[in-house]
Amino acid sequence: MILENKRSPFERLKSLRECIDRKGFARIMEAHNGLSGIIAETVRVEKNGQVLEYDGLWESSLTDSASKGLPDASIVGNDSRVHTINEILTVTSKPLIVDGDTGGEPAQFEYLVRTLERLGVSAVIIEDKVYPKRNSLDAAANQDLEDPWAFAEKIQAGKEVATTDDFMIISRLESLISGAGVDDALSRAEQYIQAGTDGIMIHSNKSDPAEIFAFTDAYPALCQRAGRRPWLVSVPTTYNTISDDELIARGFNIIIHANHMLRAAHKAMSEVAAAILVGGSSLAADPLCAKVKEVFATVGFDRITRKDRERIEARRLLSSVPDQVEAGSRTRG
Ligand code: SPV
Ligand code: MG
Repeated sequence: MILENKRSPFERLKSLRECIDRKGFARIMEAHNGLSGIIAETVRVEKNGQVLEYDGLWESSLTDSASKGLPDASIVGNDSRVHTINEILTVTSKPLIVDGDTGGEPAQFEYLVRTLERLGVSAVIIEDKVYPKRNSLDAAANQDLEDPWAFAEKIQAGKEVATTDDFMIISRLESLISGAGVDDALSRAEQYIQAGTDGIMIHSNKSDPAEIFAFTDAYPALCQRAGRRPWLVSVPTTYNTISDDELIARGFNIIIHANHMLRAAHKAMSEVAAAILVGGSSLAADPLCAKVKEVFATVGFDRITRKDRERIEARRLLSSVPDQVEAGSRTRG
């Protein structure tokens, strides 16, 4: 399943654009390591006679940090993030969108763009906050905005060093997170579009989507003025009473479910660890756990044992050939 897929990094990179050109949108699921990447990529469900699956993966700063036991506060550096990205890319084949945090200063961002593009990542999203940033879902945290001119320069720097038009640089607006409001977000969006951004992510940590919808309502006119319409990106963690279908109808092209694999693992691990303590053995936890065989199948262990058997059988057949030839010549003689 994993090694059988022969999509090259360059084909993979292009596949996000191809998906959005074809369908108009992409539904993306978070991954924070190889295993969560495989599960997010391969999950299939049938609904109303249609088979549903995700179109790609999101490498999140929140969940990459949390899976290392660290807070999402510019603590995990790019080398470590690239290590996780490589882990996911090795065992998956769908488009990967990387959360680039603030992108650092322009020179750091330029090298990040080159690295991600070479690996076959389809897009990087950077946010217009000041380094070191704090996760956006904590409304009480310091959420200082970057100067929009400085951020626009960073976008431009990234676009200049990208070697293909298919690698996307997406600007994430944090105006609603910092309390600066919809007008500030719209004015920044216009500036970032002029700087060459390939997409706009409008982020919010409110459960009420009113501000998000005020932004999407104003987006078409803004794009008309700018002469082009970059993709619109939503991360609806807090306003998830709104369905993906409705977000698409309101103009979103990319919908990212940004942390759900990690949160699911957190809950399941806590429940299992407690169940074994209470039960006095792991028997009570069995129904809460995947079977070891299921884990083997997911990560390709079954393929290794099958290949081992095939090689042993091939060697056995080969080693028996001279005996048969010899035995034949003895009979004839
Ligand atoms: C992440 O997943 O790391 C994000 C999205 O940046 S959020 O946590 O909502 O800020
Ligand atoms: Mg993040």
